[in-house]
Amino acid sequence: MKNPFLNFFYVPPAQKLLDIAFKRAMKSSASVSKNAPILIKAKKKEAKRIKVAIEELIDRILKIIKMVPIIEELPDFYRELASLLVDTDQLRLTLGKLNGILPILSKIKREYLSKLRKIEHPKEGDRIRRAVFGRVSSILRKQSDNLEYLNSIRGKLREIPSIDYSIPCIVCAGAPNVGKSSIVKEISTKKKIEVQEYPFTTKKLILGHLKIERRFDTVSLQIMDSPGILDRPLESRNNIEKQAILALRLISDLILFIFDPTPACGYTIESQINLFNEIKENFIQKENINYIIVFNKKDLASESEIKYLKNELKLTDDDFILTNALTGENLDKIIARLRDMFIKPMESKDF
Ligand SMILES: Nc1nc2c(ncn2[C@@H]2O[C@H](COP(=O)(O)OP(=O)(O)O)[C@@H](O)[C@H]2O)c(=O)[nH]1
Ligand SMILES: [Mg+2]
Repeated sequence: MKNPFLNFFYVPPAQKLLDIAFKRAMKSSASVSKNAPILIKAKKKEAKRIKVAIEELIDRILKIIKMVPIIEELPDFYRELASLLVDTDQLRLTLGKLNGILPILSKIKREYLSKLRKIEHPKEGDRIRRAVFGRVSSILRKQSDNLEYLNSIRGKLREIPSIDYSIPCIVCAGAPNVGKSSIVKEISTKKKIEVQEYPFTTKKLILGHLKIERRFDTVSLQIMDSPGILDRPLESRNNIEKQAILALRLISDLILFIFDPTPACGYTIESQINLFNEIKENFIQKENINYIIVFNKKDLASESEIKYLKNELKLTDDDFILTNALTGENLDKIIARLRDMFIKPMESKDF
């Protein structure tokens, strides 16, 4: 499904909306016969301007409100992720406030059109229109913060990846700095992934694709890079870590868990194991999600560090893949394992 926030376009500031509406209004022309008395002409002309200005504003504000999806109606992944990224209560409130000015604008239109009908001098028409523009301006300007707020959150929401629910999704997880982004970058088509030597470089979910050869064609899998997670209770995790947890819970068909067996990442083996156990308990076992264990930084890891981690996790040599994300060494083994898990079952079905 496409990210539902992709239609959340730029929201113009209040002054810009007013300028557009008033310009349109002043350019509008009323259909009135040339021979009509000046008073009638003035009434028609100003009535048209008032209508055009207010209707334009109502129309534009309605469009702004409608381009923001109703969070409660979204599928779990998008709804929960949106709630982590922005304050959805404030969003609801903001949209409510914008919506609240629509009947007020309509009322002003009715009120002043009726006043306009009663004027006795052409000049009064001009005065009435100016009064309308004045009132409308002040109403719109009071919405400046709300319009700005919408604009300030749209970037974050539009960055949410579009998940294709019909193809498997691998989620890469682990402590910060273990090499998750490096691995996803190497094995996927997504080359814009950021790799840095300091933790918490990855602050959002980033989706890449992975092509795997089949007998006569290639099959596409999704692979998601996620922010690092610390070994601590869920309630003390920040919103960046929670995005990774959310991806594991709601969209992963397979978890690629990355360990750094060396002290290089800055997180102890014990804390990485605790994190793995938590994920194992909550997702791998409870949700029955498949997993692959990777020991990365092969170039830095000593024999004894690898052995220690292997023993602590009670693994045999076949239970994990030892990689070097910098040179790409053994990343093909990850792909081969994915092939066994996702493609082979499909192929045997074909026979
Ligand atoms: N020596 C070595 N460094 C690596 C390896 N994989 C990643 N790194 C480095 O470790 C740091 C963190 O990598 P990154 O992919 O951003 O980790 P993430 O935080 O888990 O996404 C970066 O400086 C990488 O260049 C590896 O296999 N060997
Ligand atoms: Mg990263």
